[in-house]
Amino acid sequence: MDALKEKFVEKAVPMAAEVKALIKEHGDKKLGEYTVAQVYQGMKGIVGLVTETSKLDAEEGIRFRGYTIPELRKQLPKAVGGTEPLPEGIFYLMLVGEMPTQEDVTNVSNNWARRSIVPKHIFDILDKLPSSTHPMTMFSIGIMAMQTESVFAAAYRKGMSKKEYWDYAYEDSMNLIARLPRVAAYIYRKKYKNNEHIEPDPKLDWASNLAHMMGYEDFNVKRLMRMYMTIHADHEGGNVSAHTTHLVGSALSDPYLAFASGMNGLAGPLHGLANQEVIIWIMHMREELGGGLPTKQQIEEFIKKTLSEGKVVPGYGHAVLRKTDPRFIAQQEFYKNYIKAEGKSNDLCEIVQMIYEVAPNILAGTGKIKNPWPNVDAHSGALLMHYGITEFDFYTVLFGVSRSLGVLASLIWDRALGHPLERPGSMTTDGIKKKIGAVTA
Ligand code: NMX
Ligand code: MLT
Repeated sequence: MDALKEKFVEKAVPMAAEVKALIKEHGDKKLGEYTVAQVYQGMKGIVGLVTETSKLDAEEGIRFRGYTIPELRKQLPKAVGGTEPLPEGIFYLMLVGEMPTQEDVTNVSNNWARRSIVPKHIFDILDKLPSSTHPMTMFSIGIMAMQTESVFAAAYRKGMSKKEYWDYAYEDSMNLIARLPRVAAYIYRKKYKNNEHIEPDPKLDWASNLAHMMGYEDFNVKRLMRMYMTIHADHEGGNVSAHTTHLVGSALSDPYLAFASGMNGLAGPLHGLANQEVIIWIMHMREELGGGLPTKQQIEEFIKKTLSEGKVVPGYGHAVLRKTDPRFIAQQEFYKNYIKAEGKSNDLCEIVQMIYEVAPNILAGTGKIKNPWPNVDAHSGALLMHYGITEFDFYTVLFGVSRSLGVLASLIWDRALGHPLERPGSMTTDGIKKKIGAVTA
């Protein structure tokens, strides 16, 4: 048993017993009530999931096992000479609930490197897809193609006990996380770099290996990739990608099937695809204005025009958050500390900042947008563009590689805690009207 798995067992066995006892003793206590509007409007605010890895606060933002993003950026172990956390550390923290040491992180890195070989048939399948295929579709297909490797599915077929579910879920999740950077980089090089591929370097950490296989050796890109992979890793359980992974996994679909489903949700423009949409939206604005840096007034006009056309302003708003996303702030700081402080500037990052100065007022002024503040996607593309990763259709794949850390850590916990099939009830509109005694015209 590897060291991380041993540590997980140490935590999971007592926790599973505690949850069982909690349900037995307090199972009939109420957590809240819900309204007709909540049922119609995406179940916002209804607590219906248990997620151990992170918790979102509407005002403060995300905490991973109790740690805020600024705390994590300070406290998580870093690469030699590095200033941003290694994502291996956030995975360790989310999985076992303890801040990892440098040695723990090195062990996870080595563990993933050992598991990272991607079978050839995945590349063959990706090669067969039309070149016009969106990178997120390719990513999802690549994950599905890897399902041939599922030890969970193989063990289930042979007949495994419920007590073993978590163990096979752990093995699949670790293999999958280890292989995703190679699949993502393959898609990138196939689509944008003449199908010329770069072999992984097993000496590199997970995030910098991804940058390396994509073709970026610059220290700054590796630093950005480490931060990117850390801050996108999880956002409690109700977001579309996490919830979908959990839901599909609850049918005992193996981690490959469950995670691919989550990625199909991430590929929606109201969720992870918003990072590409932000860049497209800014490019349209610049095109209309004839290039260069727009003025704040021009940006205001463009936002108003977008709203008047019945479209959303990408990168703004959130289903839970009611303040500026701390992941946006982390990226602003990255720009300030590592790009501007070196005397460099980037037009796109400047525009992102100008939008931030004018958009919230306009969005709040509509009276209906509950959160006028920027989310994580408002900034990420501009930083990638700065370092020459200009292929914005690919950005959501990077989000997806990172998101594997949170949703798969959660999936292992789901199996360890014996979470059952998820199957909420539903009602018809007639049924709702009868239940509340509503009289309609
Ligand atoms: N621009 C224009 N309209 C908006 C925006 C926005 N940025 N955000 C919300 N609205 C509208 C929304 O479409 C809805 O309109 P209607 O009543 O006509 O259907 C109304 O305001 C109320 O929506 P909210 O309750 O504030 O937001 P909701 O929880 O439904 O949706 C988002 C949350 C994130 C889907 C929404 O804010 C949005 O579409 N934002 C832009 C897309 C985006 O940036 N998504 C990324 C989210 C983060 N992520 O990575 O997943
Ligand atoms: C996320 O990171 O998943 C997004 O901010 C969306 C959400 O939390 O609903």
